[in-house]
Amino acid sequence: THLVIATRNKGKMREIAELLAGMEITLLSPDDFAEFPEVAEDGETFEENAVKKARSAVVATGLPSLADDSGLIVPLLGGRPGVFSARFAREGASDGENNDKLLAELTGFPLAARNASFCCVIALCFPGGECLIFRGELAGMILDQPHGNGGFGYDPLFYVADQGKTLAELPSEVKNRISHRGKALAELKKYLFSP
Ligand code: ITT
Repeated sequence: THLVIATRNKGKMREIAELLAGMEITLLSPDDFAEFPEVAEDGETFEENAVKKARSAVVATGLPSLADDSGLIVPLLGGRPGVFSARFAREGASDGENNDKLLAELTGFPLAARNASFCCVIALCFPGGECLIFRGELAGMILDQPHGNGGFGYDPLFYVADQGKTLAELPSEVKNRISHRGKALAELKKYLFSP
């Protein structure tokens, strides 16, 4: 069986592939298709955007498709960047630009006030039209400078107290075990494999 992973984000793709390893499924990426639709991520929620991306991949490929919509929620910033996490600094921003923007907005706030959470919503949609939705979250704090080279996105600024490290300082097995994405995909596996 084949499953399309409808993401252009290399960091997400790598983690999803690691998290689904060992299942009897061949994972396909947008690069495996001559044409793959760009989706306007104009939903107000992670759920809306995840379903949009997965459904559009089903329509384009005729295959079951999985999409991940995720982001960082910072209470001090009224919940931003949220669904705008990938384009916080600007449309098409690099991870470095988004991290700089986050640091700039949090300048002057003490660490104790800089709590944040990552959220990941996974939509799994089928050619019949049905979709399953799974969600995972991870709590942490936003540091005032980056630490570590692993992971992607906001990982170098996202400190996990239990680990005493940022997500970018953790081996990918550890990040995958505790992360918002790891939790959402664990829910998906539990659902698919529970009798
Ligand atoms: P696709 O829509 O093609 O999947 P995208 O990067 O545009 O790729 P999103 O709209 O879901 O995906 O944006 C998610 C952003 O949130 C992502 O670009 C990162 O900046 C951030 N993010 C999500 N998960 C993360 C993680 O595990 N570690 C660090 N940053 C993360």
